[in-house]
Amino acid sequence: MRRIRVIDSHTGGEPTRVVLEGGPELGRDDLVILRERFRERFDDFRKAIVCEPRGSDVMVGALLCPPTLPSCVTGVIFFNNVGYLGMCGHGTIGVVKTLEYLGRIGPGVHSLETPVGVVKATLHPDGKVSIANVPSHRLAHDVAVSVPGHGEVRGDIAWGGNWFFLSRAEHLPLELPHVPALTAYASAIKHALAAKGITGTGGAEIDHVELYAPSPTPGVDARNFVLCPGLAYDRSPCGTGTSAKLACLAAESALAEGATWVQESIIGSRFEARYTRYGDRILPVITGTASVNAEAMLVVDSSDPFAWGIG
Ligand code: PYC
Repeated sequence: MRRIRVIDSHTGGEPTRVVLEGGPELGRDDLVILRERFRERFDDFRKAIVCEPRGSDVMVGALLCPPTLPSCVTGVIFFNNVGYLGMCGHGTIGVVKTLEYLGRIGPGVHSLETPVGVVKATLHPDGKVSIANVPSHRLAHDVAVSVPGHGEVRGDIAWGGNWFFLSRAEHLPLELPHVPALTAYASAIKHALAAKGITGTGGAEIDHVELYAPSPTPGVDARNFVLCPGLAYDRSPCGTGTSAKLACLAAESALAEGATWVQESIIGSRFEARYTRYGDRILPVITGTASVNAEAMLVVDSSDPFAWGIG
């Protein structure tokens, strides 16, 4: 019998499950090495924590690890129903609010070490969290891909801590009743990109597809639908996806440095975002909040055939 202590939160509807105790013992090392160790030796933990029957396709896990940099409050490795993430914006907000809930941090600036770099988070006195994400950039503009059943689809490729293909939602309204059709469309785009060898830098898989459209809500700049690697859609406006969006806006001079961009998810939750220039990249800052909604002890009982998750 194994027990894993977790705290759940949601950021604009998107859940984060922070592992506090009983997770895999990865030792102390660079976060990239620890993530590989997690993947190679302890993948059953990932499934036990986020996959059914305890979790769901939409759950993102966050394993807290000792940071290598003394300036960081923690290291963190994010994972989901199919694997491991570079960075996770909504998850970082969830981790910060969880650490606040535990009394480990208060308002102020806190650095977190992730496999793709250090992320600085500001916990504001009003409970909001701003994350200064990793440098982001647009890699390619107006890329055409032929998508079986949908014809030619065009979009931009950008990095915001994960790789994104961002495309205007031409025919499908970004509204909840259309989620099944949006999921099918975005996943067809994702497969077509892979089939055509269209990748991020160094052949990295483009594992997130972001469809965007103007928002019907006054004061909101855009609405999005983000398909995550495990084919669940992001209930939040997606922190790394909003960073990738800012990189595209900055590349087109469509948003001034320091100006606020309000990004809405398909369920209507919002992030505020802005950027500063950093050479040929941008430094995005994403602001949102999260609410803790469960403290739990997961029980992994070896007599349960699905104790280590389904999938
Ligand atoms: O907020 O960056 C994000 C994110 C990535 C996948 C799910 N959420």
